Amino acid sequence: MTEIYAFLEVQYKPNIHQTSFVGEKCFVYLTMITPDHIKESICISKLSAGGISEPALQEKYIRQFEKWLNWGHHADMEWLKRTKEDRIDIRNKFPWVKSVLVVLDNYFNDSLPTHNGIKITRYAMGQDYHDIVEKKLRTVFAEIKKVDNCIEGKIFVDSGPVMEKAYAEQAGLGWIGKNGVFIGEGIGSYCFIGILLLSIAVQPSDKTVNRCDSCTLCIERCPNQAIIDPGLIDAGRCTAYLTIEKRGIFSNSEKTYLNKWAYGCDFCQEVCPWNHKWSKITPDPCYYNRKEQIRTYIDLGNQGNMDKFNRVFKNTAIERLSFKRMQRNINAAL
Ligand code: B12
Repeated sequence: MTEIYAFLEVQYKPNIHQTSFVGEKCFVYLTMITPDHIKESICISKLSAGGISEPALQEKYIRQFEKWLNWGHHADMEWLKRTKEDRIDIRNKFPWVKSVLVVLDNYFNDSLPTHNGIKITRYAMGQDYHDIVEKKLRTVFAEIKKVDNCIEGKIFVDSGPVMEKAYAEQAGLGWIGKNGVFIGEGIGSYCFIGILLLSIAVQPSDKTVNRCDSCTLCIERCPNQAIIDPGLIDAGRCTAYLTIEKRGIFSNSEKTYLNKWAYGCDFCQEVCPWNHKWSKITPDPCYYNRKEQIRTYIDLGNQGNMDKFNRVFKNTAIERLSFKRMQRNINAAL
């Protein structure tokens, strides 16, 4: 096989799709997904950007993740600890993976001022992002399969043991900011990350540089001092954790960490100079088409009932929160 590669003068080993012998002749069928294929599939699916990473994560990501868990900064998110081994090596669970396609999708939209000052993160203003990005990734996969129908794949959008930000960085799409959020080159951080594991080797994309440099605005301005080290968030002090992930009632000190946010928090992204420079309203209205309904609901404060919650938040990310926790958040934020 080495001779064939040398003969083809390819820089990256193509995948042997099939070999067959006819008499003394050996026919080798190659499958090669090029950066152009990837670019085209990203364009067709209307995603903002895409790149390729190797399945192995660099040591620095693994060390940082372990440090974070060992220090207990994951708060009550025990599921992160339980799935640690799978997260640090995706091939534990999916041994067939040869490359990781990472996509970004811009969801930036105008913020939502409510009359009572209660705030909701920009990312929850439309349909559930898991569904939107997953659908677009299915289109990407269908395009790739046109090259070779035998390619296997698996899609994740915040739905499995995958270190999405680390892969996005390895795929050359931008960098992990000091605020712990991934900043897409030319896009900013108001973007979701989606993953498509592929059973075929594809040449990894070139890396980009970390442009946070000496800026520490996010660290200084977080009202809860939740960013304890560049890129390391103490979830127990993070408004996003408290309002989205935390179950049960808030302690008195937790209540003081809400700062009028009833679902998620965008504070450390709002202050980021790269967002001021790059953020543009998303071309996909699905990301903000529930804005008015949500605004009206929040304006009503705690007068909602469960039926109303179900109606307003059906098929949004907030639906996962449940009526009870939403009321807990609104009451505490007020
Ligand atoms: C757990 C989780 C949370 C937790 C913990 C947050 C965190 N920063 O880890 C909580 C509930 C707090 C949370 C909040 C939010 N989340 Co969240 N969350 C996740 C989840 C499920 C896992 C992340 C994880 O593994 N964290 C563990 C930490 C240790 O890993 P890490 O952050 O990747 O840490 C890396 C860096 O530190 C890096 N590193 C190593 N060395 C160094 C050195 C330096 C100097 C730096 C800067 C970094 C660095 O290596 C580490 C390992 O990869 C991902 C989805 C996924 N499967 O990846 C979504 C995800 C990260 N969340 C997302 C979003 C949108 C948010 C919020 C913005 C929502 C909101 N508006 O309220 C906030 C942001 C809060 C913040 N400042 O981080 C998006 C982020 C998109 C993006 N552009 O980055 C993701 C990727 C989901 C998705 N598919 O789009 N989240």
